[in-house]
Amino acid sequence: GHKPLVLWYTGLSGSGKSTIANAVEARLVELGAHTYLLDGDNIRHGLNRGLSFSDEDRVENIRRIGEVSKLFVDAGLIVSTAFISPFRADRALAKSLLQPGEFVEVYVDTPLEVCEKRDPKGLYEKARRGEIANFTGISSAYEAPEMPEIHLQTASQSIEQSVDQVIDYLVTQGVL
Ligand code: GGZ
Repeated sequence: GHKPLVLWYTGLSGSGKSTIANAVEARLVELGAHTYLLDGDNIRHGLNRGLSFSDEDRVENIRRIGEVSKLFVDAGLIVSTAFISPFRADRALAKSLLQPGEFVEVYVDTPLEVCEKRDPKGLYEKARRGEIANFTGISSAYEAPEMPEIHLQTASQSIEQSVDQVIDYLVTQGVL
């Protein structure tokens, strides 16, 4: 058995949130945990279709994701959310819906320079050219976590090391 909770990944576009969240999920499933991953594919294209990247719409995006996460935690799952979630106040709101220990903030700390160099979808280049407005890190703010439960520095550690770090945290906390 395991304790239900949310692994709340936060970081810039291209920081590695989805990659790491997916790899952790696979490991959790192997360990017999019941999991669900919320990401842009199932949320921004579904429940939150129509929300933009304005400050107000990001606030609403994250508010709904927090509420949905709470429902899945009530259902007993280990939930992973992989969204930039750039604003501290919105992450705090999501945390406030849960019991102590149920909100695990995972800071995918990849410097802007590194994300911009990776630029897997060419979005940073477009943002620099002014073709995408309100792009996080370029023309919209990212407020880094001050006390994340888990701090991953992906520029200096492998994906495998990041996955191990998350799993080790859960074992240490008695979650798994
Ligand atoms: C940031 C944007 C933007 C703007 C489109 N700013 O690398 P991706 O493509 O796959 O991840 C980014 C994703 C961010 O959506 P989130 O729901 O995680 O953002 S937030 O939590 O701030 O609501 C990027 C793409 O959408 N994208 N326009 N202007 N990222």
